[in-house]
Amino acid sequence: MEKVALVTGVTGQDGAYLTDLLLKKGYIVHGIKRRSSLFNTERIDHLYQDPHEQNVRLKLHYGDLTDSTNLIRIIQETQPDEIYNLAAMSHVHVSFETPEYTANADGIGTLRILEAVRLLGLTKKTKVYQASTSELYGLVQEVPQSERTPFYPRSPYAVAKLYGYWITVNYREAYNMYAVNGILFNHESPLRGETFVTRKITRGVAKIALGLQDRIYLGNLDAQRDWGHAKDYVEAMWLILQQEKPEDYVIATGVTTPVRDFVRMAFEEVGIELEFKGKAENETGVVKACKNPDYHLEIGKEVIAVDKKYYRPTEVDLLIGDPTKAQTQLNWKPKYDLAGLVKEMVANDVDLFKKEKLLQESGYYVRNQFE
Ligand code: NDP
Ligand code: GDR
Repeated sequence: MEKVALVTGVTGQDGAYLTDLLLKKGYIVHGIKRRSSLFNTERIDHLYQDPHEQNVRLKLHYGDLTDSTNLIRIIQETQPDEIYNLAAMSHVHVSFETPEYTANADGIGTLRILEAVRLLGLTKKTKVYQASTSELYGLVQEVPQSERTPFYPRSPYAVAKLYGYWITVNYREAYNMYAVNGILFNHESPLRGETFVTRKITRGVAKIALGLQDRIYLGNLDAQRDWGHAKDYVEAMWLILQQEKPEDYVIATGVTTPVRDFVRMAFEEVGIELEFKGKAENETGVVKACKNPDYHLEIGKEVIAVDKKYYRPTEVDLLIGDPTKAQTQLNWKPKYDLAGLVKEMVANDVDLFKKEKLLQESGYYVRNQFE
């Protein structure tokens, strides 16, 4: 029998990689997408099949995590074996500006999924994966962070996800459901949203190298993150749902890197060496050497500046995960390291902006994007 999966957040970074993986494994995949005034399926367009064709294996449904009746109807119609709840207002900084909506979508949204499965009598059939996060650890209690490390969330996003984490555990214990948390540390890719720090940096590096932008304004350069590749992490999501016993797992690389070093590595990919000067709000990154003959950057040019508006009211300073349980029980091992990830992201953005430059030079209007 073919397995059926329902993926919320199918249009997001992880939704795209997971859908690709599940289709390759022979699943029928149902995805929930939001209605928007512009097309929002760019990340999964290559997987899309015309619904008028025979044997369509990816089907999209309009829906929203804030709408219970809609979720109940979709789950009833699709009768999934596995639900991957990836949908969320996922930007930590934005959650300070939209705290109530974030609680509704990220916290109560998780409850809506679990409760729909229960009300529809699917607790024996449907397994639920909840996209939990290293942001739960927040204010550092211990390093590295494992499944046993206490939580101390530091943003409306993390507090909403804390509810999502515990309601998943509670439904597992109360109703004997296969409901589990993947506590995933930061994972990135060329499909990463443009306002997360890694993609903001790789896009900025590409534009600066090509002469399309002067500098990148960033916030806290001292924050340290355990960065992996989304492709490796969706593999772990699937493995977590294939185990005999429902359990929660930390997924991480076990290596942490400051934002400043990510910046350095990304510039090195285009042959530009940086030097950082000053401290905190006055810190700048200037060109020390430009080794790529294709790019003409002046030595001493300021390409990184700090803008306080990107600081968060409460910051998470240091995340470093302990993936021992995933390595031993799931046999999960990431294929990418940080250098490989940075290389792929920068190459993708250089390619993207070379096309944009060509359009600009040919007199076509290029939309300005706010970051
Ligand atoms: P993205 O921001 O790229 O994708 C989020 C997805 O959720 C998008 O498809 C978005 O739709 C959808 N969405 C947002 N709000 C709603 C809503 N109210 N109803 C229905 N759909 C909604 O996130 P990622 O792919 O990076 O992350 C996937 C999940 O994993 C998220 O829950 C995130 O919080 C969590 N996570 C991510 C980590 C990471 O490093 N990437 C680490 C740990 C956890 P649209 O395209 O229309 O905006
Ligand atoms: P994060 O990712 O908050 O860890 O959440 P993000 O890339 O937004 O920030 C990482 C760190 O970089 C610092 N920073 C900046 N961040 C952004 N976005 N923009 C900047 O200009 C900037 N300058 C410095 C931040 O302060 C922070 O310390 C991500 C999301 O995917 C969540 O959904 C997920 O749960 C966690 O990762 C794990």
